[in-house]
Amino acid sequence: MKITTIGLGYIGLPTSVLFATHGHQVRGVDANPAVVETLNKGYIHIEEEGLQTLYNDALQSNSFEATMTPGSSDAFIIAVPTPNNNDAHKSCDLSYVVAAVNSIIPHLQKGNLVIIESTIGPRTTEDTVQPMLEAAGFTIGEDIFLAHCPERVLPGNIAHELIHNPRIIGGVTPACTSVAKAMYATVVQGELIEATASEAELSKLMENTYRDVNIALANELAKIGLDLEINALKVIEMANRHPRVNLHSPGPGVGGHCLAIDPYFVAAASPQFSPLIQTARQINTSMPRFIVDSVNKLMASAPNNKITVFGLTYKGNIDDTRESPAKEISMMLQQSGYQVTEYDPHVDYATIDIEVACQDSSLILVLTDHTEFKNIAAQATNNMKQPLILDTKSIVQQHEATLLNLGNMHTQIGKIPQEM
Ligand code: SAJ
Repeated sequence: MKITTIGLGYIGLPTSVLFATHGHQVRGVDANPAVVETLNKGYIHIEEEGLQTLYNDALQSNSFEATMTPGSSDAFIIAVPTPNNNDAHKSCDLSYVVAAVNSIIPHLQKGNLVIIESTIGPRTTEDTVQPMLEAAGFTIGEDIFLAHCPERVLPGNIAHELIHNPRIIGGVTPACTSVAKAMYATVVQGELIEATASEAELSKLMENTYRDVNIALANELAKIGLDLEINALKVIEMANRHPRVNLHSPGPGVGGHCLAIDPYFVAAASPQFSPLIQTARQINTSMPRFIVDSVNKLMASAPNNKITVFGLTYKGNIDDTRESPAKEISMMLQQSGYQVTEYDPHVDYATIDIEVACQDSSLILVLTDHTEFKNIAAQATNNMKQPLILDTKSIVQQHEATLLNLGNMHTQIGKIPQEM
């Protein structure tokens, strides 16, 4: 098949490469000339395990080209960003999706398949995209096939998960579902689950909302533990020994481009009926403030005001700092007047020597669960002003310093400050 992908980012590029290495001819379109240029020079522009090798294969078989404009094709896959709008409920900003649909309309022919892979608010395919295609003169399900097929991959493992994860195929009509299913069947080995477009949209959003709400519960428990002077981490560990309980882990907040964004799309679409989702978002976005307030109490008796922040990415073992609570906390501490040194072996500008980073520091504040942080060597803590670690991700195992975490920090700072 001839396939055109609009948007060559974290999802669009791996998806294009996947189809290109499974016998299809792929034209990848991106609005950013630097991206197109890099790809045409033979390099991928994102960090993703195994993707460069697959990309080399695609180039060698001449099955992929990057351009800035779409052309005629059998199928079009739209994988452009969908940020939050700056409105009361942070609804889904569809401007890139709408622009992408408009860009393919002049090239659409009878029999073509249009797939929306971008994460979108519930009902978007039927209420926004379908009318655009109908206005261009097409009958959906007869001469154009339209479906929402959300990706469900974990950054860092995309190349594997795109092939092996189950995939939801949400067609606007049953005919749309079968045409889309036939295309994905050429690459996906996981189950292809048939659904309507709206069901597919809401399922994708609720997968991430489920996780966000559960993390909020864990974060709330951490605050309750501090208030009641009970070790919440020990409580979670024991509660999870119950065969049907899976409490998540508290932390400095929820980051990334999925969990911190998708729940708003659901809440904005049905604000009256989503109080739980909205409260969960509030709890998770309150965590950076909670950590800073706790640090303030810890630092009240410190010998100096130097803090070393360990980890800036939104989660461990990746280089992605989008929506990262760690970065937010580091910024808040700097604004409060602390002398903050940032240390992160995965982030270019913070890969300084660990001993230099900790020299004369009064606190190591661990904000990301990178594997490197499991073991904090004595050489790092020896020259601190006071050897104290606050580990908000419970990752540190070996150390020669006083170690506090979200379960036991009440032993040093007492009860939660009144204003929290
Ligand atoms: N976090 C906690 N406590 C926990 C688990 C996670 O505080 O118990 C935090 C992490 O530190 C991080 C954030 O949550 O800041 C999100 O991390 P994550 O690993 O849960 O999720 P993402 O955003 O990297 O990827 C998610 C995945 N969704 C689910 O697991 C339901 C992935 O499968 C999706 O494809 C992706 O969102 C997406 O694109 O939607």
